[in-house]
Amino acid sequence: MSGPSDSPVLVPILGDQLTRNLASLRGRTKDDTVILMMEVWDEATYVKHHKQKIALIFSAMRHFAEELRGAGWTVNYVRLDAEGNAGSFTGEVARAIEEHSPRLVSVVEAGEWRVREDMHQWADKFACEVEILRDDRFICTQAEFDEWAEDRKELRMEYFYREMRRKTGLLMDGDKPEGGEWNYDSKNRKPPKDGLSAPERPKFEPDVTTQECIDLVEERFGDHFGSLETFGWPVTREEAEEAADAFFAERIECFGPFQDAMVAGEDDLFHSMLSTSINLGLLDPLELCQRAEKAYKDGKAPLNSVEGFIRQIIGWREYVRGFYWHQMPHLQKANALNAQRGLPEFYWTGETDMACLADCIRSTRDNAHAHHIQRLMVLGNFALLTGLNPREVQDWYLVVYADAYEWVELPNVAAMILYADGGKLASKPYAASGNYINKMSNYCSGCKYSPNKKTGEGACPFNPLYWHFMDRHRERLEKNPRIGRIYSTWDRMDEERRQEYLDSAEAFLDTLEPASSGWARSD
Ligand code: FAD
Ligand code: DLZ
Ligand code: SF4
Repeated sequence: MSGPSDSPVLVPILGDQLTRNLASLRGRTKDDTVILMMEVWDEATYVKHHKQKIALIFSAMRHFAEELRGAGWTVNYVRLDAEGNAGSFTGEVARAIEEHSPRLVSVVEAGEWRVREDMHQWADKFACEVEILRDDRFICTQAEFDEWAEDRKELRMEYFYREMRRKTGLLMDGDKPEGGEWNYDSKNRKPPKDGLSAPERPKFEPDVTTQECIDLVEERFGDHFGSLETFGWPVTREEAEEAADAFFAERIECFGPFQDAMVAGEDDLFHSMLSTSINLGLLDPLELCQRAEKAYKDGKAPLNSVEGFIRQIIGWREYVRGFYWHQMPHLQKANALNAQRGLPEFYWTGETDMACLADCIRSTRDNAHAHHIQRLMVLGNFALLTGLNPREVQDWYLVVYADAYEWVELPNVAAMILYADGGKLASKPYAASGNYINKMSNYCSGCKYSPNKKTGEGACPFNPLYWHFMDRHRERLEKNPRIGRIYSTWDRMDEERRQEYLDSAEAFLDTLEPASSGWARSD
């Protein structure tokens, strides 16, 4: 039963909704509102998240609760080990309704399908009115995305991005794009020079609250992947702003040209490292883009860097979110290439002779982060070429990155790297041989394998794997105008050479040891 008219409104705030500008807080009065924040077992374990990811989310939640209290809000904060913690969002909202008899539960829609499904049951479950509000931290509404996507056979980010440029007015010169081009991607691909290194990003020493969360995670989630020693994530809006200041002062200039570069041991290069803060709600994506645009207008950053940064946020980030909701729930099970191989054990240990993979996995373990091109063209490319099962690859990415939530992880994994959606998102699979990694990184100089050797002993495994992939998916890919011509190169090789590629790839695939079971979600 709803409480009387003088009873409060209950506002549950989820772990990735940490902003005072949340739709459910707007227009509320402090003496009439109880905010509910909950650390719950279900969220911490629905996959076995990287230890840093759990510590980051709990610490950011605890800091945000304190900030709200300091501003005069009433916050019912349920810690993981609080007595009676029901272990789930639904269970905790039920307990809070018992305790506060609210007249209304007002919540912002969850980012993930699984949680939103539960939320939609709340109105029936609880004897109390429930309103679910749109998450207006995103620029594009789902209705807008669906309308844009309607009747399009292929959904391409580029066209969506132009709509978002028009909608926000970012980098627009009247109705034309600033500088005459919509996209400066071709100026985002500079290979790393010898000794390329970037200024170190600010690391935030754990304070007492963060340290408590780190200790809790070590105690309760000690068997999860990843290290905690290197924890340095921003956990408050102030810290996140400091991280953004450092990016705009020191790294945005080179962000554009070296966006696709990789250097061993240089884990962040010129990337912003802001995704964890944006996804948690500590930073507003549109404000960041406006700041980038100002840097360009003030002559402090070049257009290719600023356009590149804005494209990642109002282009890719908004696009994958719209795509996720447009394609769910079937995107989770999509497997157009019928990829069935289990995830190799080395994705967890980093123990492989392939120097590029070993470095990306080390960074993933130590930082709960790898930058985009490492996720796409090293870890993702390997998963695509070797035919790893999409469900296992999805769960791995969801576990290991501190910025991973299903709405952003799943389209990137299933559709962008694995082509499991059959090409709705990407016009062609992002498949590459060792040549690409050799061009865009310095990994190969420290590797047991040679990118110049194509088959046999000592050959970079990406080389034969590339042709093995192309050969086994010929029927589907040959028809693709962006990829079909590759088959004329294949056909020009003599039969013996082709067989060498295929045998070499098979021999390598035979060496892959699958990870032991139990870490991935079962369907
Ligand atoms: P920058 O390179 O500085 O980019 C700026 C911002 O643009 C990022 O902070 C992010 O908000 C946004 N962005 C860039 N690329 C993408 C993209 N492809 N999709 C959505 N947003 C993007 N990003 C996540 O936030 N969570 C994920 O779970 C995630 N999983 C990914 C999985 C794969 C297989 C791939 C290829 C990419 C994934 N990304 C994910 C996108 C991207 O790799 C990260 O956003 C980026 O590495 C974060 O580091 P950064 O903040 O330094 O990004
Ligand atoms: C990822 C995560 C984790 C590990 N723990 C919590 C938690 O205890 N409480 C919470 O409110 N949120 C957590 N989150 C983030 C949620 O998983 C995220 O808000 C939903 O998936 C969004 O749909
Ligand atoms: Fe990676 Fe191949 Fe280069 Fe080794 S040679 S680092 S496996 S691309």
